[in-house]
This record gives sequence, C-alpha cells and structure tokens, in this order.
Amino acid sequence: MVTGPRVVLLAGGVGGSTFAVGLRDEVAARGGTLTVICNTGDDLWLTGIRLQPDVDSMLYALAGVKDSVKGWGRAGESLRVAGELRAWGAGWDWFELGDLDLGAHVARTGWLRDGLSPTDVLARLQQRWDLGATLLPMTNTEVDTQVVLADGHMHFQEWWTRHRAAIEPLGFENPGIDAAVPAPGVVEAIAEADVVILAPSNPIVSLAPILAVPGVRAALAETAARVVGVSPIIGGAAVRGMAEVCLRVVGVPCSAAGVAAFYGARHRSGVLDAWLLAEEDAGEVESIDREGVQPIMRPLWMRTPDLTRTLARDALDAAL
Ligand code: FO1
Repeated sequence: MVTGPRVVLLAGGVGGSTFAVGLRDEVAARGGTLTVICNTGDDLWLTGIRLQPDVDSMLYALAGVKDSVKGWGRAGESLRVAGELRAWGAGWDWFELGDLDLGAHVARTGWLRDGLSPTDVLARLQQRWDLGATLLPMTNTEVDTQVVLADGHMHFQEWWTRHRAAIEPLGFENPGIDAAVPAPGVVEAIAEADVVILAPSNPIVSLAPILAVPGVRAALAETAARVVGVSPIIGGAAVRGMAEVCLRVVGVPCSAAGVAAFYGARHRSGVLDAWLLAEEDAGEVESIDREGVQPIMRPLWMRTPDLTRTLARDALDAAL
C-alpha cells in the first residue's frame, strides 16, 4: 500500500540519474512512489540498433550497475564487440559501445522490431532489476535532438561525444516534436503526483525536449502537485556536461536565476513553483523571487550518496 508521496521526476541522463538514486531512496523511506519521465531526445539509431542514452543512464544508475566514474554505461564494461565493429568500419568509431551495454540495445531493438512500443520495451528492460521506481520515456515518437550548425544539422550525440561541443551551434531542434504525443502514463503520472521535480539536468537538451512534448506543459500547469526544480548551475557554472554552451546559444544566462527564468513561474505560464539554488548563488535569490518562483537555498553538490540523498530530501520538503 502506498502511504507516502507520489513523486514524478523529469530528468536527463548523467546528472539526472545521480539525483534519481538519492530521490528513490528518500521516497522509499517515506513510503511513496517514484516515476521518472526520461528525455529521449538523445536517442539514436546506430549500426541498426536503437540507443537510448538517457534512459539507459537512468536504468543503470537505479539498478546500481552504472559506471560511476564515466557517469554513463555499465560498470565492469568490456569493448570486444566495439573492436569488431571498428574492424568492420561500422558505426561511429569515436562512440564507445560497451559489450554489456550492447546487450540492452540488442534486446531493445529486437523488441521494437517485434512491434513493442518504446514504453513497453522500457517496461521489460526495467523488470530485470528492482529499481524502486517506474521509468517512462517522455514520448514514443522519435524526436532526436539536432544541433543546428552554420552548414546544416548534426545529431546531438555526434556534436557532444565526437566534437565535445566545440563546433559553435546556432540552436537546438527536435524535428517532429510538435506532432509527438506523451508516452502512455506521462500525463497521468503528472496529474496524480503529489510532487513534481525537475532534475539538475541540462535545461536545453535534456529537460526542454520533455517540456516540448505537446501536453506536458499543460499537465504541469494543471497538476495539484508543487513543481520544484533543482539548479544545474552552481556558483555561476554548469556542474557537468555542455550546459554552458547550450545556455549561451539560446540566450539564457548561465546562472541559477537565468535557468529559473528560462523555466518560468507556474503562475506566469512557466513550470516552476520553487527553485533549489546553491548557497554559492545567494546573490540571485531576489531575482528568482521577482520572477515569481520561490527560491530555496541549499547545498547542491551531489559529491556523495549521502549528500545526494540530503538534496533529494530538501527538494521533497520544498514541495510538500
Ligand atoms: N559519452 C561520451 O562522452 N562518449 C561516448 O563514447 C559515449 C557513448 C555512449 C554509449 C551509450 C550510452 O548510453 C551513452 C554514451 N555516452 C557517451 C554518454 C552520452 O553521450 C551522454 O550521457 C548523453 O547522451 C548526454 O546526456
């Protein structure tokens, strides 16, 4: 029987999955449930198989099998198949496909080819471990994140893993997202939630695609739950990844207040009720307040599982 809060997390891969582990433990301690709505903009077809990097980071982290040094992929990974693919000249030779990870991709692709939807496939993948959470893709429609460059488009994965975000982008697009529909359970989970949390994920390439799926913003506007975000910016810098470039390109200041304003206050057509910002960014409290979002200052560094769990506790307390 569920006695605690029904919590929904909107998240990307690396940072989102680290936060999700602490949140899962805190929600479990309160007798609640956790549903994670995962970004699928990073997904791609490679050598005929379907990869879902953010979904898999979430799956592996909650299962306790993630490579915690890299932040993605499986712990104890080997690269024998990758060596063969390179010898065949197949795939992207700069993109690491581990043997254990490939097991998930091959299983996923087989089930997709059997006619299962991405939601059903993810339901099957997560049956393997007791995750203590339910994972949902944001949509079953393929809406890859494309980087707009001066001379055309490039898949986000190529721009990030091959070029390390060094080619100056003009913007980011999810072609076809206007026609996408939320995956089954996404709108329902938000509607029935007691708390919705925006993970400290990349606002532009991880959370914006989820918010762009038609119906998701409306669900967030209507839910009785409080919507709380955790800043991915600490001390005016992105904690990880390529968020600084992404924010600059779309004209959002790389600051806790800048990202809070990007999401906007729920009562002013945005999505946030409250925003957890780092103590290092104390100077931005007033500006967040003026935006109509409740600023809550807390330690945000997820350096240890204990600190991550404390952050998750703070986010829940802010919402409940
Ligand atoms: N990230 C890298 O920096 N280099 C890689 O070769 C790489 C391979 C890879 C394969 C499967 C997978 O699920 C993730 C992988 N990632 C790799 C991580 C991925 O690029 C990022 O986690 C995200 O997509 C950014 O959110």
